[in-house]
Amino acid sequence: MSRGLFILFEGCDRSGKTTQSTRLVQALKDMGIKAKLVKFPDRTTAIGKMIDGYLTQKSQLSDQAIHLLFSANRWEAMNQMRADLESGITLVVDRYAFSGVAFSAAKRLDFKWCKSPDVGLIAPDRVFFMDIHPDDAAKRDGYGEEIYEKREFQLDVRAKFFSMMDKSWAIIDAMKDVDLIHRQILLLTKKALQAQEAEPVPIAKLWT
Ligand code: 2DT
Repeated sequence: MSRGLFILFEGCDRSGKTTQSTRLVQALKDMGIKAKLVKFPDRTTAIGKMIDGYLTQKSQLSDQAIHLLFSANRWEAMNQMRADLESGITLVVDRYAFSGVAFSAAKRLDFKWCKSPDVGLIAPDRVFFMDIHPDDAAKRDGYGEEIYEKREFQLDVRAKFFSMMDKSWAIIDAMKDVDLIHRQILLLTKKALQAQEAEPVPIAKLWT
């Protein structure tokens, strides 16, 4: 049995990552493919609760401390994610280390320092970058409720994402119709699954 794939959704706030990742998992399950949705930050763990307090502005933390908590929140999920991938489950992940680096680097923390705690995490096989201009994102419902939802900051975050892209990334125009985006992503995911079937690639590590 071949391993599952690690499919990642990244992007700025209100770009539709959660909608599209949820729909992708459902579509894969409907096709008989084992799939699971994973969301970072995972606000349910002890570390996740500290992150939630920070994001909803109930508590304050230094930029460095919150950065390390976001990374720890990924590390605490690694054993389960590896076990899932090895048992053939495809993981559809909503945000990951690229968000970690993009947001902290946009706060002017050193780019290399930002990457270092996430070195060695499981690397995604395919990344979908939900691209939206912050001015368009700001028009969507619920925008502006959390600490990072400010225009200039989001512009900077977006630029940081672009600086980390490689050939495993696909840029998705998040302003397009939701169903159209879903079909585009499903097609790309099917292609990735077929490629893995034809020529299996082992689980890789991030930034090594
Ligand atoms: P959601 O709105 O998607 O729950 O994200 N963030 C996220 C970071 O600053 N560092 C990270 O490592 C991750 C995963 C992005 C909540 C906010 O947290 C930011 C938006």
